[in-house]
Amino acid sequence: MTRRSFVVNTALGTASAHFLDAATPPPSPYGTLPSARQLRWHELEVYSFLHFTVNTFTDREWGNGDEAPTLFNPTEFDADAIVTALKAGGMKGVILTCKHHDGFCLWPTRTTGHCVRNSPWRGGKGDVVREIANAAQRHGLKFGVYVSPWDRNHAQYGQPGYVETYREQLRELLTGYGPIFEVWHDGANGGTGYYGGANEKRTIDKATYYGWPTTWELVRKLQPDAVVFSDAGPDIRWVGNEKGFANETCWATYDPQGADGKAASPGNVQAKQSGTGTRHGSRWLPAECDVSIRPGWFWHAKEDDRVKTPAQLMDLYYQSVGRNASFLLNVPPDRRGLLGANDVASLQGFGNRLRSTFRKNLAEAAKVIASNVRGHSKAYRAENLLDSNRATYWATDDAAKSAEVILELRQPVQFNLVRLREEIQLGERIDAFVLDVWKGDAWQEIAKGTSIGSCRLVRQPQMVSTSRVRLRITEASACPALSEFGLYADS
Ligand code: FUL
Ligand code: CA
Repeated sequence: MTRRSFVVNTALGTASAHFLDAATPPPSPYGTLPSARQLRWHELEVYSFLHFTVNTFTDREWGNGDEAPTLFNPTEFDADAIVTALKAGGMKGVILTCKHHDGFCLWPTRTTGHCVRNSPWRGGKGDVVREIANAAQRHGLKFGVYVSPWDRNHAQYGQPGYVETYREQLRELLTGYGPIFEVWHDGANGGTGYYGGANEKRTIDKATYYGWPTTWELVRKLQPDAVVFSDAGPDIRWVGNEKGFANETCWATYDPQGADGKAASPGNVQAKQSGTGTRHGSRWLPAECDVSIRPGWFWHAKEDDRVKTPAQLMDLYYQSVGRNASFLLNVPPDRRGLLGANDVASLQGFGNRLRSTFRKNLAEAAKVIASNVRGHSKAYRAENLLDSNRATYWATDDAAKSAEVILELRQPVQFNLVRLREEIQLGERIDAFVLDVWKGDAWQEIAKGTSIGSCRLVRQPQMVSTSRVRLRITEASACPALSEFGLYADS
């Protein structure tokens, strides 16, 4: 039986309502849209970095490339303990520095002897990448790889031969360790190093040397679901600082420019634009905010008491995830091959706070009244804002680019946090919004903002007690399509 005959043959009331739903097409997508792999990445929001290599044992941030592989010898390495601590911190994935600038490979690569095979750890039979990847899988975290393009150990760095080696290293990592969610290419490129004993300075042309398009094709072929990160994408962009925050206005779309005025490439981007992105930009290139839980990326004993507190991490979460970006938090293992006690405690505190804050949308049972509902259709009704489901959304008629929605709470609630999410499969549509609360006998504006995108968190300095909250979309490039409107208390 076709839908039409079903409509005709059924009792008129329900059937025509049904028909009306089916007859109201969804809003046309606006502008550049996220790919399927980017959409999956948007849902992660918080994940971690592990910076671990010979530097952990030499107390350095950047190894020169002449470190003996025998230096790498963690005494109690325990991937389960590390991943468990990350999970307690709310992390949804983990990206390991499989190779940092010093060139030491944490897996027994066939491309060089400068790797774990020649270390005393696990009698030269160990594989840090395998142990972290397997532990991540066991505990339900996604696994990603950081593979530094700059290699201060490799004799051929600067020549075409090394680029082949780099691709081969990627091939090993992308074929031998299960699904990879993110491939991370840092932007530090070229300079002094050991280079197989040459001990000299080597500069490369960042735009052409690595042949990035060929490398990215390889990643696509071997791990089609992985997002590729660099200063300039192609999937995820660096936010332009290493402090863990995006700008207040942060668009997922971005047309990066090279710092030298030429085309952008890893290591060559006008970073001060990266925190905001480009409104109506031609590429969907959302921001990732990387930061370390300590001052350095690698573990240093002297920084054991300089670990960020749960409150500091929460602040960074609001300034990254709350601004339409992701939060990539580095937690470096120590010489034992474990996370330090202070780091573990901070992770736990941060995770607890995240979980308790977002456990329940305080507006869950509210009555929602919208100024306009697309085609008067149930499919786009305002109740979709409160169902904790990103796939359902409130949308208005095409002409209703400014619109408002009011949450009428059954009883007054206390909140200090609002979460908004756009239905980003339809693009970034909203340009500006205002939030009001009902105070006494009038509306009072409490906040206003610009970009929403995948997630916008609006904090209040104090708890607000009210029985009505209003969201006004004051400016939009296409009729709004909003998935979520939530009230929370972070205390
Ligand atoms: C940068 C590197 O130079 C740092 O050592 C660190 O790995 C950071 C995450 O990326 O490009
Ligand atoms: Ca929804």
